[in-house]
Amino acid sequence: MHLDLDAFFASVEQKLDPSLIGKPILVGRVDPQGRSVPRGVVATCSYEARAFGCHSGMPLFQALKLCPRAIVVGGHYEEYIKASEKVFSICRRYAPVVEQTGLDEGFLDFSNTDLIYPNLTIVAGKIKEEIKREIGITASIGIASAKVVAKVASDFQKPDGLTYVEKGQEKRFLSPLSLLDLPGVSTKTYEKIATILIDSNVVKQVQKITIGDLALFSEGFIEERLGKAGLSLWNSANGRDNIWFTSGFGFYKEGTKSISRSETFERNSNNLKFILAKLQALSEDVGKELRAEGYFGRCVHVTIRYGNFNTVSCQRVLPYPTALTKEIYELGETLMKELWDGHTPLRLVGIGISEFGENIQAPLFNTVREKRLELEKRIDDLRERFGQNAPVPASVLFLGKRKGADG
Ligand code: TTP
Ligand code: MG
Repeated sequence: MHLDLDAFFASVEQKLDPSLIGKPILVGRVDPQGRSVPRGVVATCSYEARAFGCHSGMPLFQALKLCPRAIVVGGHYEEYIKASEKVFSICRRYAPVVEQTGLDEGFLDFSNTDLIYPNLTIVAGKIKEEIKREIGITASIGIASAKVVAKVASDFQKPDGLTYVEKGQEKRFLSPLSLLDLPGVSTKTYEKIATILIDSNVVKQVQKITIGDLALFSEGFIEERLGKAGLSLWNSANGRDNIWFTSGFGFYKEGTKSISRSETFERNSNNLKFILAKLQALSEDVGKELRAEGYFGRCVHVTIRYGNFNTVSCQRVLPYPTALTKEIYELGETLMKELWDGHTPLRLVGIGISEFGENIQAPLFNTVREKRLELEKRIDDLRERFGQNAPVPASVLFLGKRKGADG
């Protein structure tokens, strides 16, 4: 999914001062006395103002000429940031991975969630509803199997839109739209592509070039004339992109989707050393089961639960599949530090791995990783014979010292 808030700064201003609702407003710089700064530009404007031709980036005086009764407001940056944070915490209630790309937009990855979310349109509707109810502004969402298509789709029925592009229909959806609607196409790029299209007699008018016109070319021709950047646009025009969070990797053993462990602490904790030691101990268990099953997993996910039961998680793929506790833990630690605010006490941490595939390795690291795998397997063996705590990483030992029950 791609989510983009509607007339973001303007919507927050309307929320702060409900007398502005339904009126054309321009968000610009406002001086401390509340007067608009005359030489500023429009950061954004309400859809009521857009009806008069106003748009972001336009000098304020020009926008005021188009719409003299427009009200100029703005400057409440802390409020925009607060609203943005609330929106993305709602997104994280649903999406396993959230990639925020701006204050008011981001991608929500729902890959491999069809068992919990058979209908993503319903999920998107809920997210929109919660944003409306809790923050009082509207969002537009696009759903598609490629990021670039989802992004175009979120813009397709703005404001308060919801557009679903079925898998297989990407090209059909994109094709009739203006080339300017394709992310990454500036007016300059548009003109460059237009010249090539006109030279090759594909189109006659510069004004009406569509995404479909670009998609029609052969790969070789595009690369020759527009280079690597052109090729990437051409792929986008064909509804494809390189999505870092899609799986499409390796074989899946039926029945096993992921191996994970989580633990609720006896007492909530914000002690980083303790939390990381827990994460290490849980990673040991995950790694052991992974090796026992002969699996190699590629996607590591971490979950944390705050004292108020707010639960957030995120995941990231490794460059190649692993069965090493060390690699699971190291990526887990990175994710943990990104996810946790670093001070609010936690009641639970969890770590897991998914996307099982073949053991393919980067050749250069082959021997080091093979040796490490041998070592970890021997440790598994020792633990089988002499108990869970023989041997144990020093960081995990710390847990036992701190409080018996935790170890
Ligand atoms: P956008 O998502 O581009 O615009 P928008 O949310 O106002 O409107 P739309 O409904 O078309 O999505 O940008 C998000 C916010 O970023 C916008 O509210 C104001 C700010 N912004 C600037 O400050 N300067 C700019 O030039 C642009 C384009 C946006
Ligand atoms: Mg927006």
